[in-house]
Amino acid sequence: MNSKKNLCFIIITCFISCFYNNSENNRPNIIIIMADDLGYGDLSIYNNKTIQTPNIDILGKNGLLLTDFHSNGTVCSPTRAALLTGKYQHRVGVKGVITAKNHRHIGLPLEEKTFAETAKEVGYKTAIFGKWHLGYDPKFNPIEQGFDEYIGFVSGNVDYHSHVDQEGFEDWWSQGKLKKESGYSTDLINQHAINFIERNKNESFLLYIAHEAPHYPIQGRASPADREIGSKKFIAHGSEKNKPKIYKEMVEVMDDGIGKIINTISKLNLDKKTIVFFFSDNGGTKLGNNGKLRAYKGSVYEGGHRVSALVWSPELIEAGRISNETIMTMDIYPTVSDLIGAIPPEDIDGLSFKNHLLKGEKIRERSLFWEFNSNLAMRKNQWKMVIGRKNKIPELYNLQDDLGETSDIAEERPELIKEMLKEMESWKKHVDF
Ligand SMILES: [Ca+2]
Repeated sequence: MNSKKNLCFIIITCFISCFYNNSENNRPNIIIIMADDLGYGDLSIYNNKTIQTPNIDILGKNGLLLTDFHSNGTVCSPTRAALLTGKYQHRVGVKGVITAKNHRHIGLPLEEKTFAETAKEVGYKTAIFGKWHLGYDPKFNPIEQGFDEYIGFVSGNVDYHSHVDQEGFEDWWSQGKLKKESGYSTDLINQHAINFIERNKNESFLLYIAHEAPHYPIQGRASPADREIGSKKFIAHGSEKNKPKIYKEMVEVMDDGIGKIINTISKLNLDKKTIVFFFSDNGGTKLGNNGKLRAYKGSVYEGGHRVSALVWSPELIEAGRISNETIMTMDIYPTVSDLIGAIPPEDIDGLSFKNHLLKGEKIRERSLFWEFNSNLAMRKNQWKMVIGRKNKIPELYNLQDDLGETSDIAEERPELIKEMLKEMESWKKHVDF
């Protein structure tokens, strides 16, 4: 190679290398925070007057607040399966709760490609701290599904202090092994998240923070441990008498920890290259607040699956926007992939809303579906159809002026019902339900 060619080669190599490094440095960090059983009206930014969540509120005020965000499931495991895979949960075999009692052999199939596996393909460091609920057996552990690091519990809920599950099993893991760690689970989850961010400040990372709060047992920092290993003699929902007071504390402690996580990001100057998603895994329980929505967790009425949600990124997302676009948990995977330059599997059901986040573009029209315990629901624009498993008679609500699903207008719109039923039948075939 002569000197002129050599110089040319060096310049081109340098250019490619600089460009590549630059694009790598500009890739955003992703933090996904999921609350457990948090109701649509449980945050002060969603008008709760009792519970104060100043830190989450700041994220919403300085980011994008979503008013029409829905969990895929109306209970824990199905939503988590949809979040991890970008597919309707039925398609990955998790249409119900993976309970501690009978389903120790069931889990999210390992052949399913998770968003963590996709992120790793483009060089991201990945971690999950908190609740997994996608399989008890260590063979289903998050470290087998693309997460570099995992500390937390694999069941649906643990004692916040003794970390014993609902069946009396010890349930606090570090990677694929049980580990004794003392502390209030919400605090531990937040601390591990902060520690991960500090250790990976020079990397691109994807961090999934799966909070237990405010799922039962209703326990605060100062509450006694109720559960012991090997014993089933405890009140599943906790022994505290004043549950509303403790519930408020549980949400506020989670909020406090999220504030510390955001402070850590800012302190490390990562705020301009980090995107934080916050949402709940299903609607609130009777102890929580679902605002005007009908019913609670477990229902296919709005109270079971319309949840509080927001996205914050000071550099990338304009502050103070409120979005009324209809978005589902399964949309997170393709959106995150889009944001980090990764490619999700072709056969997913979710839709990237990156351009809605960054540019305010509308999301293309589509119909969405829910199913739990053979109760069915479908959303098409402002229309919501609900079919109860007992009478199987379709109900129709216009959510635009009846968010509380109080007036069934199915009789007024027979053609629309017919069209929606047809779509639902083809969805049922698609998800093999
Ligand atoms: Ca839940």
